[in-house]
Amino acid sequence: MPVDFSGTWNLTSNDNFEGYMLALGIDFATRKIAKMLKPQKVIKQDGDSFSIHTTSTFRDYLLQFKIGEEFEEDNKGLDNRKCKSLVTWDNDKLVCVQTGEKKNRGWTHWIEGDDLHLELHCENQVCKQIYKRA
Ligand code: VLZ
Repeated sequence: MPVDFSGTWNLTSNDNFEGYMLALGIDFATRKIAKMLKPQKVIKQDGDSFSIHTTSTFRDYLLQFKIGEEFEEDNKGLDNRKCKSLVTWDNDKLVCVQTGEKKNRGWTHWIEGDDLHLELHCENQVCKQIYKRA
């Protein structure tokens, strides 16, 4: 039985989001707004099918995927660069590799205690976020 990420999660810590956004080439004005945000994630997990809806007062981002099936991701409202994304299980961690123009791009989700963890990486930058159940 894999872990169940389903639920509504609120951001409580956000380490080096600035570095991650810089690596993605997000402009100054957008970064200033984005780093103040406290996004919420609504995750639905149904077998191998996932949807991760990241919402905030500024922008929303919806990601839908199936484990092991590569898909085109448009990153609309983020850096708007298209990439090929693939999400797989690494034990109880959900690992996404985003292949495209940016090197070493991807993210990992896992649950530790009652908290949802997310590590976002791009080039040499790592952003570490922690979410708590709403
Ligand atoms: O998350 O890749 O949970 O997509 C931030 C919206 C969304 C705020 C970040 C606006 C999505 C920021 C990060 C403007 C630059 C991400 C995945 C893992 C699912």
